[in-house]
Amino acid sequence: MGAGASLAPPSLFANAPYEGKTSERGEVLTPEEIVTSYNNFYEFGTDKGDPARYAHEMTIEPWTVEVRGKAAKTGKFALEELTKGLAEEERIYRFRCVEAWSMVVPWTGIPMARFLAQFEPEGSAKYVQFTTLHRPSEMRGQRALFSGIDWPYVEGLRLDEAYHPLTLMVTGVYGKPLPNQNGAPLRLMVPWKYGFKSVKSIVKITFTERQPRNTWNILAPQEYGFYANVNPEVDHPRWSQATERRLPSTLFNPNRIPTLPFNGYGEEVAGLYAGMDLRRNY
Ligand SMILES: Nc1nc2c(c(=O)[nH]1)N[C@H]1C(S)=C(S)[C@@H](COP(=O)(O)O)O[C@H]1N2
Ligand SMILES: [Mo]
Repeated sequence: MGAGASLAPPSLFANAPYEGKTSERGEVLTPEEIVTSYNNFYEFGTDKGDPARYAHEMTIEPWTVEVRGKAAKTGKFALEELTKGLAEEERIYRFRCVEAWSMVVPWTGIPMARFLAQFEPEGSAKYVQFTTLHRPSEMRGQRALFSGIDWPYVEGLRLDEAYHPLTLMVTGVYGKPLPNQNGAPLRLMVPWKYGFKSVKSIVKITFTERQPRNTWNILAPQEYGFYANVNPEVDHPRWSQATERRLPSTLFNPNRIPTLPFNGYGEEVAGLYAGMDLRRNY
């Protein structure tokens, strides 16, 4: 299969049950060691290694999720209450960061449609916003003087995007509970969108009538939109989005592959955007 198929030395597959597993396109999984050590989680710093180094400082037990807005069942819920009785599934997804690197990752989680349905959103709810934990005492990036980000990190989806069968509320990776650096204990995964949509360590869910703000759009609206669908034809103002570096990627073997519209999930999701100008709604 693809150029990346033989690049991961077998020795990197410490997690034996996953050795030789592939995506539905036959792509080799990105080794667990890379998935859990090459991260973006600015609450712990901006270097790729900072989250793995510092995210253990975050307490994830107990974990409470507050639900607000246009839904019948709002309030504060213990995480266990929200996941109880909802079956988890494993999904091997391509994961494409707006910075033009990508991975193939086995996530475990609850289909978002089922997770959100328990709150009985009202007909007037058109969007859903997700908010990350704000706890500077445990998140050193939130204590940084020049982070630029107005914490907490927020993201949002149109409700029909959230209810799409590919959208997952992730609780684990590589068959284990999520490590803190990957957004424990609860994070979003929307495989046809750039990685920044997949907000980590969620403590609040708000059903809204109007399009909610999202952190990277607030920070640089010319560069990052609300939709953020993977699109090789719409370049980032500072770099091309036509290709991506599939990790593991090195100087001598960059493993650069073409980027696919909707990250390869177009057949499933293009219909969500029928009639929309995706150059304007980037
Ligand atoms: N709260 C929060 N969520 C976040 C981020 C962040 O900095 N803070 N980074 C985003 C970006 S840019 C990416 S690419 C992914 C990275 O997820 P991973 O580290 O599990 O690969 O998380 C996203 N979710
Ligand atoms: Mo990203």
